[in-house]
Amino acid sequence: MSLAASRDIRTLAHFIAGRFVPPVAGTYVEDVAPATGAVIARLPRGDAADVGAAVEAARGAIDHGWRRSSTAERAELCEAIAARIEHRLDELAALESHDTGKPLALARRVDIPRAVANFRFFAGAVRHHATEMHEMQGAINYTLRRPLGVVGLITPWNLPLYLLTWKCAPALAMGNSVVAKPSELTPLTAAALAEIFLEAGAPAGVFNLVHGLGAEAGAALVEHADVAAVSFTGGTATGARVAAAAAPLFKKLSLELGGKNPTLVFADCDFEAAVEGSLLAGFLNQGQVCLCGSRILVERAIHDRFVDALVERVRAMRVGDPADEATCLGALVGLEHRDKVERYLQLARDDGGQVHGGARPDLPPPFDRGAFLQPAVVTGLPHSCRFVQEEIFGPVVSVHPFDDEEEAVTLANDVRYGLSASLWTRDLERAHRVSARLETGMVWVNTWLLRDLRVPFGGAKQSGVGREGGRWSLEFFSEARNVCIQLENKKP
Ligand code: TXE
Repeated sequence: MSLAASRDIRTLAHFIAGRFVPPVAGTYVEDVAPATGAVIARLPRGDAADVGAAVEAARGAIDHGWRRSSTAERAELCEAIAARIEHRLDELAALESHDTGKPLALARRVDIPRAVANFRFFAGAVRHHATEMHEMQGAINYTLRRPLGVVGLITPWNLPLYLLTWKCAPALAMGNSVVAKPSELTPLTAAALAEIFLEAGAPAGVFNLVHGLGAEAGAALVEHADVAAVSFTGGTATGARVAAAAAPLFKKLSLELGGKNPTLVFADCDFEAAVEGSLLAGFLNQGQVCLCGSRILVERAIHDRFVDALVERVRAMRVGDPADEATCLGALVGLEHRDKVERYLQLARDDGGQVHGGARPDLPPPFDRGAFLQPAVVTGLPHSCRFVQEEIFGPVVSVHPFDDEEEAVTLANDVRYGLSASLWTRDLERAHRVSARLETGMVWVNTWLLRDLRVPFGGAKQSGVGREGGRWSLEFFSEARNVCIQLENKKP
């Protein structure tokens, strides 16, 4: 559809220095609803000029008082933002579902409430935050935590508002100002968040939003000399580009990247709970969560029974209209992404795998033009093949038998990623033993995605660098300064 011909689509703007402004170059890109293929908005195709203006506004905010703001003021701003997100929960959930294709019920139950929780949590965390003191003979050291200045936040399309607020709340709570670059595929809730900052009376320039493509606006943000730190969540290949651009500038960098997470199911598990848990871990948000368990390793004694139960449940999952309460799986983020997932299913067939499911569903208009795909379970694949080794980020899992704990751990660690794992067993000693040997940043035992916002979140190996969450976020978004005071008049 030509942009000129479409009158009823929304035109988004950047949010810079407390005002909504058009892009300097005057160019836009289309935002498409994945469930219907309809263009629902156009967003500024931001470039270095827009990023430059946003960084200048963010710097200005610091110089004009944000630097001197008290912890209480910043915590109150976070609480005010949380309250306004909560007040607009239904509207924001609808925007998120429309923009991503995810079930509305999921956005209402998870995405938006977690965005509220992020701001509330970091308001509390910064109020209670304490720094360290190291005592010496005749001297003390204490640690000051100072804001970094302007920080860049780059976020993906799978959990748009949730991940943006996960970074934005601690960055602001620690006294930084923010330039955010949301995914060009899902800009709507970020735009709404800018409105919320305006309504909440946040100081101009404290929160800035630049829309645009990753290689343009995103790259310009990473390369800007006045951006002190970048927190990035996205694909591993993009993370490598961000790291390469940031390294010569010595920016602080937090990278939350991809995963190919194992679910380990031992024969001594609670069978029903393990099947349900593996189902949730495999297919939540159409399998588009970095923490999804896409490799299911099952002890041989229960493997066949497990596959039968999983396939039966996967076949019963309803795919379709994201607004329908009965829908389990909505659309993938776009047609190109669905093509990618389908190519992986073909690769799996070529490598000798049996694919259960994975067809395009037959849906009535307007969903016949949407990026829908039936969920799939693949069996019979060697662990070394691409389907099993690479992050696919769709509603597809592979299941593999193992004979003993040693083999389970070897297979679990046999990928270049190391984000998370979940293991299902009733043997407590085994749970501790295996958890200690898994090369991942996070391990869940007899559960998945149970989140405490105080704990370290992040990955090992090619799943990322650094940790966010609780004090890890507060530390990332601040610079530690040691002050050493001699108490007695001794020569150093
Ligand atoms: O993400 P990108 P894409 C994985 C998943 C997916 C693949 C690619 O496997 O299929 O990555 O997805 C911005 N400098 N994940 O291409 O490109 C971009 O605009 C600075 C896993 O959509 O990584 C967006 O805002 N920024 C994942 C953000 O980076 C750049 C979530 C993420 O986009 C940039 C999403 C550049 N050169 C995808 N290029 C997870 N782990 O949660 C792009 N961007």
